[in-house]
Amino acid sequence: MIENASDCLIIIDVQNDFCAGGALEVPDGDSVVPIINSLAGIFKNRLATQDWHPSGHESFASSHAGKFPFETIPVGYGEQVLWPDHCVQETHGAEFHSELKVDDLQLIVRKGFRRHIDSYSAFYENDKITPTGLTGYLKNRGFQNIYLAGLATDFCVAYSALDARKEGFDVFVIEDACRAIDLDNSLATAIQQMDDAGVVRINSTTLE
Ligand code: VGL
Ligand code: ZN
Repeated sequence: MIENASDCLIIIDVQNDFCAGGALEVPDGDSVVPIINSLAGIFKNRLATQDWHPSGHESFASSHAGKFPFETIPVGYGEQVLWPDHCVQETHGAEFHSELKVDDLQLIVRKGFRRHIDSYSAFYENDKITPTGLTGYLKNRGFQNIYLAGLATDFCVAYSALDARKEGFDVFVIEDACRAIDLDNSLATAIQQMDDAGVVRINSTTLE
């Protein structure tokens, strides 16, 4: 059991819209649920993020006339992938997967609730300057080792891992507890960026 005061697990976006039948289904996304649930026996400190968009969010292709999901557009903070409408606040798609163990979550961080900015990372919105406040929470609680699991490896997990490194944490991505969207080589790119940043990729079977 990793009940060390300095270790925590952050479960990224295990929500219906990223799972089977969801609006932005991540291939094989559901299969992370039992693995993450089994980590409850290992990590005492478990937190989660929830993608939480208002309807009409600017990351939705439907908000841009003539645009389709998975096209990109330039926005103030760089390139933005346009997504199908997903994780709209208070909809079934935004709820956690019904089998995800949530009773022992110590904190749920919602992100992406500003209409004009998307937010992949648990730490900063995509403009890279608007904080979610999570850094302060983690530092205040004295965590140093951040373990990440969830959806999707190449977007919200990778962005969170890279930001966590920038904030000075030691970061471990539990690869078998994540699944990727993999758009235009985005998984390989994300893995390269995580490796370059010193993010450690591990397997849940090595934790005990
Ligand atoms: C995510 C795309 C859009 C994710 C969230 O959780 O990885 N990806 N919103
Ligand atoms: Zn989103």
